[in-house]
Amino acid sequence: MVKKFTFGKPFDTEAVVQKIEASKGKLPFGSAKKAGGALVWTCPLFDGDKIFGLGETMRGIDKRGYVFKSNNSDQPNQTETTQSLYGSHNFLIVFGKKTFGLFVDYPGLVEFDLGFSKSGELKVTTQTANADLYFILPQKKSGALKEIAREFRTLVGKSYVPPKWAFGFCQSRWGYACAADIEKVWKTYRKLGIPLDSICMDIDYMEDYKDFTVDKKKFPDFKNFCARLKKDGVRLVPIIDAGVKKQKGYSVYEEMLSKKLACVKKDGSAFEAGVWPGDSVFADFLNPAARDWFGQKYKLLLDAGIEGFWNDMNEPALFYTKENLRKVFSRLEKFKTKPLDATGLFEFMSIANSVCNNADDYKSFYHKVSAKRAGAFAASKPDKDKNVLVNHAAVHNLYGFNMTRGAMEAMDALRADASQKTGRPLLYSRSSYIGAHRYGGVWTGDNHSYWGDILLSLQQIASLNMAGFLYTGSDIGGFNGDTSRDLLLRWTAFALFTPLFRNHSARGTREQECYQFEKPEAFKSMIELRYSLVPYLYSEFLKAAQGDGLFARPLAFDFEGDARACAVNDQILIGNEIMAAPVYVQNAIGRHVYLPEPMTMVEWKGGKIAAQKKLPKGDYFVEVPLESVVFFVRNKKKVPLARPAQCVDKLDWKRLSFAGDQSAAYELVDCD
Ligand code: MIG
Repeated sequence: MVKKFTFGKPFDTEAVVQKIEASKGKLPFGSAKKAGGALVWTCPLFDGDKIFGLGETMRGIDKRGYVFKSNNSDQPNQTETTQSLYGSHNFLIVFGKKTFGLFVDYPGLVEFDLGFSKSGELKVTTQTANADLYFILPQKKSGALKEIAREFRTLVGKSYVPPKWAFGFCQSRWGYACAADIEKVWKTYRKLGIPLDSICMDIDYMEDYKDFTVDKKKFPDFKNFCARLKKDGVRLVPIIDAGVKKQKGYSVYEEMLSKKLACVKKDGSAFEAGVWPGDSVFADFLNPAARDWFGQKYKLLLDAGIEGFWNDMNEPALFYTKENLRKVFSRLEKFKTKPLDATGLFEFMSIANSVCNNADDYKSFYHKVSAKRAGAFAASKPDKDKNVLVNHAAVHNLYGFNMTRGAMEAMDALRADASQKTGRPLLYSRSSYIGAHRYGGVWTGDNHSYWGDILLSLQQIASLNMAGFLYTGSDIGGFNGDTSRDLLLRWTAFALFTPLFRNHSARGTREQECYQFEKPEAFKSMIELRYSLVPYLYSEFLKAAQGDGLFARPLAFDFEGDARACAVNDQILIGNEIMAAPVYVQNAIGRHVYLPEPMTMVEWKGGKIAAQKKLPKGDYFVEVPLESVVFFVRNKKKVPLARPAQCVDKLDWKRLSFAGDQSAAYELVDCD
């Protein structure tokens, strides 16, 4: 059961699709008060209570004990003390003495103090006292976690389902500079027989980093190039950045201004900030007309044969504004004459660092929304069309959500037109808010080639599923820093269970395509396992999406009564049949695994199942050679395996073998 409580006059974030009447009277859990303009909700935490949720955040699956801030950030420093990442997913589940779900529907800054200041207190603070709180009360004693997660998803709407090919392997890198670079990736994978379904195109493909352009010098015949790759089962997936280059004669820029669809400054002029293309303007994605207009632009690439996109820089990231740069230079002025002692040096650096993603810059521009939607967030009187301006900072966390929404809604509309013969497109975004899960997936942004980031990705994927984002994955091998062969192998061995299966790295780092390393056949074997599992993974994904379930989830969701299982932070259930327990420690020969029920341990090696062993419930040290994948099939269940193929389109879904309990039944769900 869901109970809604409304405080003040909230902004309608459009995260919720099921309209429910607000309750009056006492909150079912905790209490709320206003303090200094903010809304503060607190509730006691008891010994043993756990807190799940909060989507894309740092640290464990059980988040209790730390503090997080919903404030979408371009944050490449993903360390354990980082409190804000690219998305804001204000949904959590308290599990313990009292078990319930809480969704804090608020478009701006929210702080979640999960027993950080006081171990026995959960405290949520929204920046202003205008918010909707949704409490989800489980009706049944057992299965409460799944029930809460499902109720929540009924509230916020069905999750996005990508096309099947999006479950294939994707090779990406920031720095593929031209068609020849991409052709090399394609041909080398095919030559080695390593399956591949897509190659991402990073900002390098554009002309001067201009959205919806393809540099003709780098791609002389782009349409034909797309067609050649597609014929061989490889799709190109271009990036779209939020910022649009300010340049006379560039139609996207000129239209945005002439149609008045840009975010504006207080004086009504278009807000400008520097990003990759230099000075840029930003579509007002909170204005439905702007959202739709920008979404229509994807057609320019769809027409060339593109079927998938990734939306980047949509927190939005702001490298600089002219106004702030001026302030920064004037603050630095004094250092020209003053000798730089240590204190001065650090002050100098901190001033210089305030150029990027500056809080004042986010306060300096506005969106146009209907007065009704804006509630107490209106920053101007209604105009003749009953629209008001809303300050960006107050609704900051909705920007990426609405960029993604605009793209998918426009592409859906295009497909509804019978003359368009494209399939469902792939779309995933860096920035998001709950609600965006209806329109696309997310990737977890700029991680590092750190061993700990394998574990981090497992934990983020579990939490993102609770927020409705089922199509997720991390940059395999790590985005920042130089990867190593062993790290990439271990990462691949885990990521092959995650929907988005993409190797991506930053410009200037060591090249990390599978063939850059010794014995690429070790990677081939793992990627072949992925392809064998695609029918299973897709089928389980569909079941979760259609039934408002979780594709990937912590053990606690299926073994609520087992305290040991509930405390596991480094194993994950994938669909209803598989448990993954990745190795994420350098030079480890294996790892400890807890089996909450009897399971079949499966070892995949050299492109096939090398061993299967039934194990009783209990604790194990499981040896996992570097070139093997070990996973577990749950009690009285079996997992279908197809014969690997070079791309998803070539998989035979009918000729299946099974791992696990051969006498069990498996229901394979398929769609177009
Ligand atoms: O400022 O497009 O997260 O995946 O390769 C960096 C270049 C911009 C950030 C994305 C990353 C992408 C990179 N982008």
